[in-house]
Amino acid sequence: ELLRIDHVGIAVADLDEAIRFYGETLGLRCVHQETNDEQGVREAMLAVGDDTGPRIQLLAPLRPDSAIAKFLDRSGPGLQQLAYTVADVEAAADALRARGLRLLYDTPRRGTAGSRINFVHPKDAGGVLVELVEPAGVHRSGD
Ligand code: MC0
Repeated sequence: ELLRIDHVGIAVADLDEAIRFYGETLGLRCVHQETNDEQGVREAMLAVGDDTGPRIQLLAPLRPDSAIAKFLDRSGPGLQQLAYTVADVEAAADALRARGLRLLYDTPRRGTAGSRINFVHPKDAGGVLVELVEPAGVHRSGD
């Protein structure tokens, strides 16, 4: 069901400063930037090496009541989520629900670059916030 690691999300206080840090010290290239108002984030996707593997996602808060702002308040900057690519986010969510895990949303929401996303509650996944990502443009029956 999980096809590969899509990205690893890191909470940061200042997006531009973090993009600079990752570029100058680790040589990661920023290949996409977006504001996601519903999620309360400004985010950047960074390519690693030849960009054939998982990306690093930098997540900065848009608002003090957002998930990333709460995370920064509690834990400070650092790893916030692990995202897996799936072919069908509803099917993947249903399968995990059937195994007793709590999904955060009843129906998928919009993620990076038009993807459809849902999350497993970190308390049901060994302390890891697991994101399911169905990339934009994959075929779905019924659309
Ligand atoms: C909270 N906890 C975490 C955690 N966030 N554990 C691991 N990783 C995290 N990221 C822990 C807390 O420490 C606490 O543990 C327990 O979970 C419950 O905390 P809570 O206070 O009830 O819950 P909140 O208010 O902190 O919310 C946590 C929750 C929230 C995961 C529900 O962050 C959420 O809705 N996240 C999904 C949306 C999201 O993260 N959006 C930003 C990325 P204790 O032991 O103290 O009880 S947007 C994105 O990712 C999009 C753009 C994309 O990729 O396409």
